[in-house]
Amino acid sequence: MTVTEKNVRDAAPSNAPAEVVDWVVKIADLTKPEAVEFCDGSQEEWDRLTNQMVESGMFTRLNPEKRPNCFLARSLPSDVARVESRTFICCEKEEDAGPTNNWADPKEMKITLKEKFTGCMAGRTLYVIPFSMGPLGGPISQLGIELTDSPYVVCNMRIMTRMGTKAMDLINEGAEWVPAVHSVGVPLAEGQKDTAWPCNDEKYITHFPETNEIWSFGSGYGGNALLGKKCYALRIASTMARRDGWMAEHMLILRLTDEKSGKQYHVTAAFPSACGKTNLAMLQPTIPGYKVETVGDDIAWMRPGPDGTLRAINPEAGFFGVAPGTSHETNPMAMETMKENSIFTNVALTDDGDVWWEGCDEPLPEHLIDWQGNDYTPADAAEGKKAAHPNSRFTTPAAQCPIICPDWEAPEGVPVDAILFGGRRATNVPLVAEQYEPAHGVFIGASVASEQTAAAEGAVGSLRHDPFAMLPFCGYNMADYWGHWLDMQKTVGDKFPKVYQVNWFRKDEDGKFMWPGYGDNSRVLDWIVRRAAGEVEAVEGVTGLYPKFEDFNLDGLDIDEEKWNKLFAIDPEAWEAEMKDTEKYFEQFGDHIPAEVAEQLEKFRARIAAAK
Ligand code: SAT
Ligand code: MN
Repeated sequence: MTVTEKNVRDAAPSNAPAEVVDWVVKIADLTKPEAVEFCDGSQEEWDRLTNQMVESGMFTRLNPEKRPNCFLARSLPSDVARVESRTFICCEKEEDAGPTNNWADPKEMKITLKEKFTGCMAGRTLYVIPFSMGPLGGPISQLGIELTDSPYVVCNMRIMTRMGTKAMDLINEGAEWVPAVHSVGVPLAEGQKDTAWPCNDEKYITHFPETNEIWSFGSGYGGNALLGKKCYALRIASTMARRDGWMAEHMLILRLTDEKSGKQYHVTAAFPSACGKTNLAMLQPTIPGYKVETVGDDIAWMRPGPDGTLRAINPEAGFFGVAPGTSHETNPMAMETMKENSIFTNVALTDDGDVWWEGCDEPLPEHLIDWQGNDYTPADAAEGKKAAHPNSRFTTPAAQCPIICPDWEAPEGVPVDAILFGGRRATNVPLVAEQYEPAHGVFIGASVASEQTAAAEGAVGSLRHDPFAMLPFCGYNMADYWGHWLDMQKTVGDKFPKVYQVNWFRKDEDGKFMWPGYGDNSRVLDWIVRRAAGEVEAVEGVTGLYPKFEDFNLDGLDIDEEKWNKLFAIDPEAWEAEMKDTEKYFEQFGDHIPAEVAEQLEKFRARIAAAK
């Protein structure tokens, strides 16, 4: 049985406007689902869908005593991360997508998609998910509707966005919305049994920034399928932001309160995927006198506020965090957040129905079911096999975070005081450096390079340029995006936050991390906010302005001046090579490179020459 136009119209709630219903009719006609359901975001809906997925084998219910209302999903090994090679920006001119994006002609891609989506939902239910990115009705928030044939996506979207009736109400009141169509790409023949993780070998994650559309085919995982996240909140939003004078950034947002003075600072930080943004967002300071509260862990939308400050909101409502390495030691607040009402994907299952991953609190048990559904024992670990996939994730409601900032849903956002850029760098990059001037801040962002993680396909560990941690997420020409940053700095003026380059991952000659990281990163934040308050001086260095040893709080750490100097050591030869490489990287953008960024490269080189 295939859904008819009448079925769609009958299923539509009274607050669905005609244009939405007409669009659903059109997509149903194309994709031929067996049923259609408009999602309201209710608990009843969640219970029904999760039960249904437990029955179909897509979900395993975790032990309700240990993890109430929590579920485990296992994907196929071919569908475990974002597929950057299959992610496309479809705009009229190839140049507007730029050399770092996969470009496709919008008309041609539409023809391909039409073919792929024809009948692709046969035997499945088409779910209509209205959602808001950001607090409902807020001045920085935006709406969308995702159509999907995956109940897993519905449940994840319920955690990750404000989803359901209230979002549809706003659309009904006339708010603009972004249409996003998703299919796992596995039609079912009459009577054919579904698999636990349907997905197609051929994947298309496509964006049409000129018409604000998203079409995603073939994957059910993470950013490929939860279209509010990277597809909307970064790729499409970055193009909207450029048009309308705001910013969509791959950044966490935290509030740091100086408990003595009561003064609050807000810091945003951009790191490539799986480089510890969630850990930094939920940091437990190891130095006294500070409190951290979390606003967001992955994406920041920023706009100049009425008071002239740059204001940031977290457009998401949940965390989609990397599980391995997360423990009460590394991130107790994330562990507390995911105690209930959470979805785990590709972690291991314990015999008592709880979750396990490498680097969690519990030692490796005698027996597990690994992320592929196979028995797993210490003998497998000895062979180097992982029980949880390195990109396994938890999806968990932000509101459950014990240190969620009381203003995390403030519609007007929080005022940003400092912006951090970082990556995984074993060599060269010092612990922290402050920009010399605003254009230098943009240069710092533009020249970020980081060791590749498991968050996308590719060789883990290899160094890649990841400007602004936006390489896979910028919806237009990356060099034009740097130009937009320069414009925003000028528009906001003195109130635009200073940029800092940070690196927690520098290693010594023996390959050991030189900086303890995690809660001790509060020491870096302490220096940054004291700089912002004009309390401490800095020393001029090659990559930026560095803290003075005596100003920096190292109490209780085994870091003497010699070790400190190593954390900030600059090898001019290595930096010369790095700048040669950066120059080559910049060359691919041709005359899109803003003159001010090119000028910063020359200034950098002069500082290297002077340091020789
Ligand atoms: O799969 S996601 O894109 O949501 C995660 C990430 O890469 O940061
Ligand atoms: Mn991310």
